[in-house]
Amino acid sequence: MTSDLVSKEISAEEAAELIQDGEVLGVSGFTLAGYPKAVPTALAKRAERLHANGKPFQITLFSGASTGDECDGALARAKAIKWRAPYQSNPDLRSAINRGEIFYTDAHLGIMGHLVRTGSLPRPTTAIIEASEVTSDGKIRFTTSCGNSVEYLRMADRIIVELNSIYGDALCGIHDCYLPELPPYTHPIPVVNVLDRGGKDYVQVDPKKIVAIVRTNQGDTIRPFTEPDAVSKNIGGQILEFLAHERKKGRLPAGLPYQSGVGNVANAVLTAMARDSLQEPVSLFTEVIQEAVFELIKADKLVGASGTALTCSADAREYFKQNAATLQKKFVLRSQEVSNHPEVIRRLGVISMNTALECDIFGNVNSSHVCGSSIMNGIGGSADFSRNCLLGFFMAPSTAKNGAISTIVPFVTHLDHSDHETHIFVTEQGLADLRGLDPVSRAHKIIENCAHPDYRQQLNDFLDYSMRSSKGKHIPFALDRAFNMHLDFLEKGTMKE
Ligand code: 0RQ
Repeated sequence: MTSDLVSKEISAEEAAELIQDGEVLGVSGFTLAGYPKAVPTALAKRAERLHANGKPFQITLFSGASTGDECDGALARAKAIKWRAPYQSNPDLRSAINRGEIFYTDAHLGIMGHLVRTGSLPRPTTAIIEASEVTSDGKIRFTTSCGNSVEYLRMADRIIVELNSIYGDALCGIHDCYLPELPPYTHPIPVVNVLDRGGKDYVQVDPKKIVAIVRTNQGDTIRPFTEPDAVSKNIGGQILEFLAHERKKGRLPAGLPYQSGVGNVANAVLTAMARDSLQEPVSLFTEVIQEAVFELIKADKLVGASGTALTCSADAREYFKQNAATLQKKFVLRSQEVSNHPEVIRRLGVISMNTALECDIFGNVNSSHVCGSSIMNGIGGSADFSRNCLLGFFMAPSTAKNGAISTIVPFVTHLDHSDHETHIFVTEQGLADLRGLDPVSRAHKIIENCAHPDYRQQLNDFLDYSMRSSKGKHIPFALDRAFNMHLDFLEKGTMKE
């Protein structure tokens, strides 16, 4: 490191002292990948000290998506967050939001950076970005995520770099820091194949904006990959069978890229692909490249993977480092404005697979709110993909909480994806292809194919009652009973009659 950069090296505690009450922080990180760790933890301690002395200290925290406990968790517990956007998955932060103590804007991930760039959301005053390299002329290379870091680096007055050495130079070259111009100066995004690039693998900033460099060697806190459970395997198997069927019928060309969401079921689908001897090599055009991608690589079934984040447990990180020369050619990490951009998703004909909290019998999906009022994580990028994909799956186990909740309900308590844009629902009970069906046929098919047998009668009763009682017959919908199952759950702890 050159002497001008060495002079900016300070401790995390000293960097935290640079941040003032009321600031807007734009941090790196997307689904627990590539988020700053040391400075937010030190900032949380500083907030606690100030609060103990009766002084106010709260910041606005914008990120790519969820960050780890060292950032979201520590700052939430320290009551240091006033406003958070656009996605989170930390239990302490979630609880504070659901207690009404933190403002939370649950935004489409593909549009968040754009909202900041256009001034619809406030501009970050300080960017805190995890990097694997920083040069004296202001070139910054990221670690395991791109997220909204390019936007925040461009917009912020000051930059704090967490220089993380844990990957060494293993991530070198995998980023593509291209950002489309803003209207009216936009051009087509130069991505017509999964691994295409439009920019450099670093971001150029004014070196004068870099006010601190904090050295760390801390990995992303990501749980190790676990073998998918029976329900997830079942759902994954059904999706592969359906895709093979569509291909055989000539309705689905081979070689289209996949987007797969977060969580167990998404991992199970990729694992099933890796283990299916008939599966052709696949490409991914997704937002989070989850650890199951390494199963595909080991089975020699990955053409290439594009995302905005790479989530690796400690074991996967070591695997990546040992095989870096090969893997660098198989991965591109881009800004989430591009990984989730409608134009590119539509052009590539992405097959999208996301997990739902609940689906209703008419084809609407809730990905984000329990019983309409409590946030789980957020809509994330699910709608960026489900609205623009060629073929879209929403998957979920048919029940949650040991059978006390049916994930197939009369009507969703929060609407993330409407019946106009959903294609296929899959639970371990079966698959419902909804394309082209009218609302009543959809309802019959979803109840028959996807609902758990314990809840089919209740759902059919609702449909029958709705057909008799509702004024309009296009979508027979009994307003007076639409949420009875949810009310029962809130009152009695189960949706079962
Ligand atoms: O809670 O662990 O306390 O029992 O929800 O559910 O089954 O562990 O599933 O980890 O895949 O998460 C939709 C939340 C699923 C996630 C969601 C309870 C269930 C459990 C988690 P417990 P599982 P997963 C790309 C795409 C939105 C964003 C998205 C998500 C907990 O996939 O956040 O798709 N999706 N992004 O018991 C009450 C129900 C429930 C329920 C499940 N109907 N009512 N609780 N649970 N169904 C990535 C990004 O955009 C970043």
